[in-house]
Amino acid sequence: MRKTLSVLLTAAMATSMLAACGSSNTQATQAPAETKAAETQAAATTAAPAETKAAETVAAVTEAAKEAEANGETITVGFAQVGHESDWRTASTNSVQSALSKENGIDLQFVDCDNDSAAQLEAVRNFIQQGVDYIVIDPIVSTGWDTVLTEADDAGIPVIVIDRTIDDSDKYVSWVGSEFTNEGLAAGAWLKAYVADKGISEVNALVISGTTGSSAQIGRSNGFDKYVEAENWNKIDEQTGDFTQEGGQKVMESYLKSYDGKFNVVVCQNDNEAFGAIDAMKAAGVSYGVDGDVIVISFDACTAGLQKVLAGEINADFQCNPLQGPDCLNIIKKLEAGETVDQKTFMAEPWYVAEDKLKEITYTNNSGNEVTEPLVVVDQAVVDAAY
Ligand code: GYE
Repeated sequence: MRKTLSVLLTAAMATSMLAACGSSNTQATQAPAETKAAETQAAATTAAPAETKAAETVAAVTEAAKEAEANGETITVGFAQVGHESDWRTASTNSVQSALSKENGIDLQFVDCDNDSAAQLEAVRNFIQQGVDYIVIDPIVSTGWDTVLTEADDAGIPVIVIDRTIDDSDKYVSWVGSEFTNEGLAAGAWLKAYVADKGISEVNALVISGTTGSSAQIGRSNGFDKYVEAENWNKIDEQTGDFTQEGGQKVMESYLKSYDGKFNVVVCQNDNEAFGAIDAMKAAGVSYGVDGDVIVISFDACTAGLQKVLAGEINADFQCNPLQGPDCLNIIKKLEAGETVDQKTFMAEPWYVAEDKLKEITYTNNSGNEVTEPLVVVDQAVVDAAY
């Protein structure tokens, strides 16, 4: 634990961010920066300009970091992970644990919050009490964060957010993850092109959504709903399967009781839900996939998901990349060196399909830009390269 370094670091970031104020909205957030900068300046004996102060503080941080390294001290990081609900989550945990490792000079404290938001807030508070150097959060839900992030900020502990977003606080230094709305929009754009190609005139869709209130669920639902509205599709129902296989199976079993024979599309917001939904359809004798009556759409594109695309059981799978560990390490290294970090980092994500028919999709993404993106036909090599 290196409290002095951590406090200096926050001050350095704040001061350099103040100097950059207004120059770019991809830089670290400004509200906490202003508060911290004010504190830093109040503590200063002479009223030096912000840039000089930043340079001085960065130099102090770099010195402290060098000293810590020379003393063989490690950086302590607390990671409050969502849980262990899916293949995606396992890959995310492995990625962070192998990047934030002893070999890389980090003592990682890992907490599996088991999809319980209250437990996640408590885990973060415990990290603050222990005085870790950094806190990494993958937020289960996107709201309810401002108080605890203010506590972390007051304690001078930089917070890095990965994967899902926090929507009601800007008191974190950096976020790295996916553009979930684009995933939902891409799914809608693909379905529009696919049904047109197949001459299917009516879309009757059932959605099995992810954990309610998670930004992954909100983004994927919002993106797909844009197409539901624009194309006048019939979205029969949307129930949560909580991103689990068991949840996906249960929701599909209940859908089959209510809507048997009335739907031709099922949208599962992750692969594990799709596995459960497929099992339920199989058991009920409903045909699905490339040769069946029901088109199956999924998200994540983990190895087992892509195997089902290769087998023609899932028609299209929109990747969400969980390998955020190296980015996370990079952000910590930059902060240690007193450098400014990007406020947002987006993962690159391809879209996978089972059939070699459509080559690409064009849609207006969440930033309002019209984009044309390739559709990758899954073969064994794609499966072998998956996470
Ligand atoms: O899609 C799902 C996981 O937050 C993007 O959470 C992540 C989602 C992912 O459980 O499989």
